[in-house]
Amino acid sequence: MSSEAYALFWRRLPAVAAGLLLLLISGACGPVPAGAPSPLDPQTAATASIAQLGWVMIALGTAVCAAVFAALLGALFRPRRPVGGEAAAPAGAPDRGGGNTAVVIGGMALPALVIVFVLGYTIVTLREVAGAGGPGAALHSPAGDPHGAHADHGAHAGSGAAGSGRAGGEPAIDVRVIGRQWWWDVVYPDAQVITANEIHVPAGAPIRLTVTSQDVIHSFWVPQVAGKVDALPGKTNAITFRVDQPGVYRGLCSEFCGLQHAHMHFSLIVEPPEAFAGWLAAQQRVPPAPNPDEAPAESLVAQGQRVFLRSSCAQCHAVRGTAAAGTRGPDLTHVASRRTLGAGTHENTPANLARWVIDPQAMKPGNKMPEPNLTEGEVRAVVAYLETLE
Ligand code: HEC
Ligand SMILES: [Cu+2]
Repeated sequence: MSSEAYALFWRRLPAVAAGLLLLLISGACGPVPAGAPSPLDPQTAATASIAQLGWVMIALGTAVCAAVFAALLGALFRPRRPVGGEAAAPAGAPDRGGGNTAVVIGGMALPALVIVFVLGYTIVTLREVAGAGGPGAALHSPAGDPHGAHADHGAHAGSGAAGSGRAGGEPAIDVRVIGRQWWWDVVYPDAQVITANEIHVPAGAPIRLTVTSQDVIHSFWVPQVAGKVDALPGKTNAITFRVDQPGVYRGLCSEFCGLQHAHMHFSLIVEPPEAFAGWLAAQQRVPPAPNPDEAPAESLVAQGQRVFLRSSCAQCHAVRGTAAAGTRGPDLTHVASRRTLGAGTHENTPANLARWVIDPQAMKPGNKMPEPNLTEGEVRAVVAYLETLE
């Protein structure tokens, strides 16, 4: 590069850098897209504290960055001393002391201050989050069977008290969530309801959620609603929260747990209380047995149920009211009422359901459901049967 071009490059650099920075900031500062699982769109007391801490850290980081770059640019563009003249830099130059002061203040005192401040703020936030019923609000060991009908209410009455105060009273609904490779079991112990990959709760009511795992370590995370909750085998972690705004909040597994870790989504569906009560009542219903004597479509359903009960399906899946009581796969009692298949990987449509039954490994490679090996007619019948399980 000629010296002229070199000089031009340096002259233009600040303008170009400033332009790029502006572009970056304007891109990053757009509104959070609707439905995005963003911690910067808090919906509860706990996530509001976490988001605030996040913003403070971003602001501090930006300020420190700006100061460092200003100092750097100042040094780069400072008029230079004439080169080569010994007189320009005599031994023991008087400005050495000033340099040391800058290093001591800017390089040691200020960073220490910033770090200590952030540490203090983080500790305060952690306490707030625990008080709001966040992770660590109540820890206890499971009573054994994760499907156990009744949570040990006694164990959390004391430790959860602070949390339930913040979340708005004694928890109205108990939900247990069990992480599995690679989906989520969702149990309502009081209502005796089991579903998968979607958690319905009423808006405005305090919810107590207990999280555990059946196999490896997972992490339960609904960024808009709570901090991450470890899902550990043999241990139960609890959070209490209340969401006032009805909506569908996306959740995910945030601890690498194997091949399909990235396909382990779920939805937290916050509904008006009446809608939730309707959903719960529908989930409690035992599906009626198909009647083989009725219309031909019904007999296809009856045939599908026979195939389901006779083949491997029933060993891994449960359908209440039938002999199928497997627990290795999601409970299918009301599978047709769910929004997705395969833990949020596919929309629950008849076509996708058929594809899943024909070749689950193509739909979600590596998942724990083997290829069923059914004839075309059997698949049609099984899908017709599953579609009645609303
Ligand atoms: C060895 C156990 C096993 C067998 C046998 C099995 N499944 Fe599955 N099935 C699973 C597992 C595990 C999943 C969850 C996969 C995932 O999301 O990672 C699943 C998922 C499903 C789903 C999607 C449910 C949802 O809510 O996402 C359907 C539908 C299904 N299986 C139907 C069947 C049918 C029909 C049969 C018999 C032809 C069958 N399964 C046989 C283990 C099994
Ligand atoms: Cu996981």
